[in-house]
Amino acid sequence: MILTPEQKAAFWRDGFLPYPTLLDAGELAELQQLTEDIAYGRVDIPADIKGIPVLEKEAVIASGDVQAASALDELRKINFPASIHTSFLAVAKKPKIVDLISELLEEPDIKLLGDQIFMKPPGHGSVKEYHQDSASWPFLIPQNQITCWIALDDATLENGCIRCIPGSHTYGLLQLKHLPQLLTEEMKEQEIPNPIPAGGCLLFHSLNLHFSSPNTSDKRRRAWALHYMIAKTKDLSAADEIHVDYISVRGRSFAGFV
Ligand SMILES: O=C(O)CCC(=O)C(=O)O
Repeated sequence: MILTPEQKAAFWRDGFLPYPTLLDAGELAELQQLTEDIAYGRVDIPADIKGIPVLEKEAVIASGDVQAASALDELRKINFPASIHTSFLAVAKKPKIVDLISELLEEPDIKLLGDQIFMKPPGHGSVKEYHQDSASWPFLIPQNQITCWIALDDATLENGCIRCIPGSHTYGLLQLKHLPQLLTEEMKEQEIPNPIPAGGCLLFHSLNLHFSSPNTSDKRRRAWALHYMIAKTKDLSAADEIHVDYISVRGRSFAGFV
């Protein structure tokens, strides 16, 4: 077991758990370099996967309101890294990460349902408003996924670390239109900021309400969010609910499940 009983209990009490040492220095450097190689067009990537663009620019860049210093600083997101490059896929299957997920979910058979890098460039990296990740996958049963959010740069209070509302994973799936009523000033006072050093991660439940502020600092804040689930998850998606193919990262697959 790599998690202590206290860490496991904290995850299920709060809905999130910082885990500051995950990648080794070589893995971190390789993934940082790859984000640059992708941004500068040095690696072949598809323009889209199932109609979802792999590269997304920050809105202020796309609109022409802001000129970025480099191609790297134009990007808001790189979607589906594990599906576009073998080095990302290898890390998505890293035993230490899968152990963390498997221990928290108490299941041996684990799949990756999707992933993306939030690039948060310095100066104009945009806000990610409060949300639950499960709202993106209302078709998955049970709604019991875990995101492993890996900091590829130091994530700080200034450059947009993830802020979580403790215990909000117990609220069930909420509709976006109801969030303003819920997120009163009193509720936001409970918010816990989670600074994470580069190479560490924040684990959070897919029903946890979380947020990241704009990056108004001069420090880049890239982070790779990997979303995992148990292999015995049902997918009830309809034709208009697009997702990439699920990737087995450990153990068995089951007929009738993802
Ligand atoms: O990295 C960010 O700024 C947002 C990440 C996030 O909200 C998520 O992975 O669900």
